[in-house]
Amino acid sequence: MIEQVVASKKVKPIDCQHYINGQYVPSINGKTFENINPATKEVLGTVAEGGKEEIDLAVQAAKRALKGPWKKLSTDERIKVIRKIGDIILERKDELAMLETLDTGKPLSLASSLDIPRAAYNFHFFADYMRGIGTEAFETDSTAINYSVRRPTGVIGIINPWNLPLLLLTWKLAPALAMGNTVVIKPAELTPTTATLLGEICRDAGVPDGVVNIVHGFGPNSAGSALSEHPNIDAISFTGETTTGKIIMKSAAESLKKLSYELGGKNPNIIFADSDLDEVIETTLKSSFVNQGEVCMCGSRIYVERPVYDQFLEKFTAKAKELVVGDPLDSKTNVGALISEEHYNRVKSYIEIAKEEGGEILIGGKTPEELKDKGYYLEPTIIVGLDHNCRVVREEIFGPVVTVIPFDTEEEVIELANDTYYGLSASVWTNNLRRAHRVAGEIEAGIVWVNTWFLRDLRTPFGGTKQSGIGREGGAHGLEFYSELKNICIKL
Ligand code: NAD
Ligand code: 6OD
Repeated sequence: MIEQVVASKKVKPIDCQHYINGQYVPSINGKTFENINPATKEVLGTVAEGGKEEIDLAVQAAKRALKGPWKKLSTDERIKVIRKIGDIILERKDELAMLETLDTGKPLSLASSLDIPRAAYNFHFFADYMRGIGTEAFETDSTAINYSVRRPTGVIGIINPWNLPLLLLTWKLAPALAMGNTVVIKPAELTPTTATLLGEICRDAGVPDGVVNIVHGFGPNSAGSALSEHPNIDAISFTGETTTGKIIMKSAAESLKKLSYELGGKNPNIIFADSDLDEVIETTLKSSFVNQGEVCMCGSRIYVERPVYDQFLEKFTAKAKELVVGDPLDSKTNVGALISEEHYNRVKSYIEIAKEEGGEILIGGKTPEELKDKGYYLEPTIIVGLDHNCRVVREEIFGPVVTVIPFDTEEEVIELANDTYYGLSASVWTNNLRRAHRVAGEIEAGIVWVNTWFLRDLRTPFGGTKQSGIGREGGAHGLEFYSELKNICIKL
């Protein structure tokens, strides 16, 4: 099936090289690693393995480019180039969606409806939005006036995860370019392809050489750490695990880099008895299992008010059983393959831990028989009977695994929801407006959705509290991070 669909779309997997100073180049020492399709375990191609030297070349190119033709573009010209990147992504959307699917194992329907259109929109949105960001002026008195001007932060290092590769990369790249910075990108080693193509897309859109650089490689002792340590990187925009964020912070400390972090989550999905249960279940299926549960904002801790607990479980498990797990290229598929063998084993290990901790696996917990030899598939898994202290309830699993716990009072559920070192997002389901406002106000998270999930407006602040992140991106917040205000004081 997969070979036929790929062939019918005339899309070929590619070997991925670095993109430095406007050129595709291999690693200096010729080293490569394999890119594996997690849905078939087949090798898609090779990826250049970069390290200190490639990062250094990319940073040098980016530093030079800060002073080159990029700086001389008028705002209108820069906006035109950035919008054009979005246009080309849309022109190439079928190809990009297919390649994103081959790298990640996610359903092609999802890559086509979410990842790629949103990647294009990131450029269109920030190109337009940057015009609205102003500066300030103060008349001190009749003897002096102060005004501020906004300048690019400099060379930005972008380090990305594998779950929404092009969407998350462009979510950082678009505002960074909008404010006139240059960038060095280290894509996730498991999903190198769409990032590689972004190089030629930027070139075709008119981005001058050296403004966007892409270096492939691994994290520790490789391209990732070389980027976060590099003295000429002015800021790091990192999306990934909380533990990785801590390591990067240490290496970035040496040159006091500015940091923007979007990290892990273990997000509560709180369902009160007065909510519309059919609507809750339809959205909770998505917030639990979309993208195989590999979304940082998935609501993997579900709390249900006791009067509707049984009814919720019955309907939710029935609907979850209907989800089709399988070939990502089949339009009927809802849940594709997990990203890698290592991640599959990690997610599976939590199912064993759940059993040891006394949990009951209501549905799922295994790979469908017919997919066992194909790739890294796991059925949507619903676990009940676990105490709030259990590891499965507390640790981020990042797979199609949720726990469901009943609660009796509003105070109790707020306490449970906040009993975590994460604070990324939450959903609250209720038709009681006062309660919605009260609970949303008490939850310790950067984003709270009421009666919905993952409804995005790119003007809003996006980010996590506690150990789920540092800073906010989105709208003016992202543009602030990617720029520096300089105050000029004039004695009159
Ligand atoms: P990860 O932290 O393992 O890797 C992310 C990136 O960091 C990769 O490119 C990796 O090569 C690099 N890296 C790893 N070690 C490094 C080091 N020592 N120095 C520099 N770079 C290093 O994360 P992942 O497994 O790719 O992604 C899953 C995680 O990302 C989950 O925790 C998820 O919640 C989080 N995430 C958060 C958001 C958000 O918006 N908050 C979005 C997506 C994913
Ligand atoms: O929608 C976004 O802007 C965003 N950063 C989503 C992150 C999803 C995490 O997996």
